[in-house]
Formats: sequence, structure tokens, C-alpha cells
Amino acid sequence: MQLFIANKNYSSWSMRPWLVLKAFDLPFEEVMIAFSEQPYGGAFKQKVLAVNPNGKVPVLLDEGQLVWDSLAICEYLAEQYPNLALWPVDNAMRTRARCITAEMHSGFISLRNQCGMNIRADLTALGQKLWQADESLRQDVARIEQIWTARPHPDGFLCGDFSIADAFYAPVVTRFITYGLPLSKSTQQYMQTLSAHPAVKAWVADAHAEQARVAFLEAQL
Ligand SMILES: N[C@@H](CCC(=O)N[C@@H](CS)C(=O)NCC(=O)O)C(=O)O
Repeated sequence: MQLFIANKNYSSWSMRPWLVLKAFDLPFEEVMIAFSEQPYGGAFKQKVLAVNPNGKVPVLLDEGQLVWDSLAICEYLAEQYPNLALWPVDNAMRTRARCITAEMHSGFISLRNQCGMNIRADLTALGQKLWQADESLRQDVARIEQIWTARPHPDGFLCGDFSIADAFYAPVVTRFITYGLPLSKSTQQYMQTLSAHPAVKAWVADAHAEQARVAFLEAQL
């Protein structure tokens, strides 16, 4: 399998299926298509379009089978590897994992728009301003905290063992760190648990090692 992704510092959608592949030790080759200076255009767009007609990453290529969109990729992997618990085994837990993953995939627009992923940056000053000014951001964070607090064990993952659901919330953890948002003790504990997962550590280390600074993805201070 080949997983096409963009810069690890910025590409939150790429992070999600990459974490799933890594966490479950699935065999794959990572193909990085770096963002260009033109917003989602230039050489980046040309290279992505050569693989994926929808022009976005992440995209998975598995022996000629093209799978695009982070959630479809994770569902595909869960089907391809039914013996691995990419989704929780327990029925109720699996349903919850699917619901909170779908909620992340289609929601939290304020958090996503206002606090773009930027693992290397320290944007705590901006985070404080946004927190004061934007009620919809505060509402997004409150809902995420509610979801995270409902995890079965305080020192565990969202639905038991690490699953697709945790992969979907991992970029949120990096955003909460970058923007220094005020968070409950329980939320901080989950952030520590997820940040200590080897797959998350590997992605974050790679993001720090990247050199490219992409102006249009940097916050306008
Ligand atoms: N819903 C898609 C979103 C993918 C997405 O927006 N990817 C960004 C990079 S993080 C991209 O390729 N953007 C290019 C564009 O919007 O033209 C998914 O879940 O994979």
C-alpha cells in the first residue's frame, strides 16, 4: 500500500490514516507531496491530481485500488484487516467510536478554521485571543471535552484500546498544545496518553524535523 500525504507539520487529514497504519503496524509506503506556496495549488495540486482526481490528500493506493478521504481510507483498512481491532470489538463501543469519528470528520468547523494544525509553532498568544473572541470555538472545545471525558478509563483511549477514533482526534491534541487553550485536567490527561502513543510520537517527531515553512498555512498574527 502507498499512502500519499502532505507536510506532517500542517496536514491534519493526512495524520489520521497514517496513525492508523502505523499504530497497527500495517505494511505501507509513505509518499510525501509537499504543499506549494500557492494555497493548495501549484506543484502540490498537479502531483496530487496525477494520483487522485479529487485533488486532495490523504489518498491510499492498494494494488491499483484507489481510496481517498481519511475516513474512507480507515474504513477500507478496517475491512482489509478484520482480525485487527481498528474499530473496537465491543458493539456498543464500536458504535460510539464510529459516531465520534464521524462527528470529527464532519464537524468542529470553528476549531479547524481558526486553529489550523501547526505542530512546530507556539501560538498560545493567538489562542488566548481567539478563546476570548470566539464563542463557537469555545463550543467546539466544550463538545470535544465532553466526548473525551466519556472515555471508559481516565488513563486510556477514547473507546478502550487505541482505535480509529483516537487517530481522528490526534490533530486536535496537537492544536490544543499549539494554541495553549484552557482545558480540564481530564482533557490534559487524555492528551498525555495520546501524545505518548508511539505512532503519534513518530508523526510529531517527523513534523519537527521538516524544514518547509508554508506561508499560507501559518497563522496571520
Ligand atoms: N475530507 C477530506 C479532506 C482532505 C483535505 O482537505 N486535505 C487537504 C490537505 S490536509 C488537501 O489536500 N487540500 C487540497 C485542496 O483542498 O485543494 C479527508 O477527510 O481526507
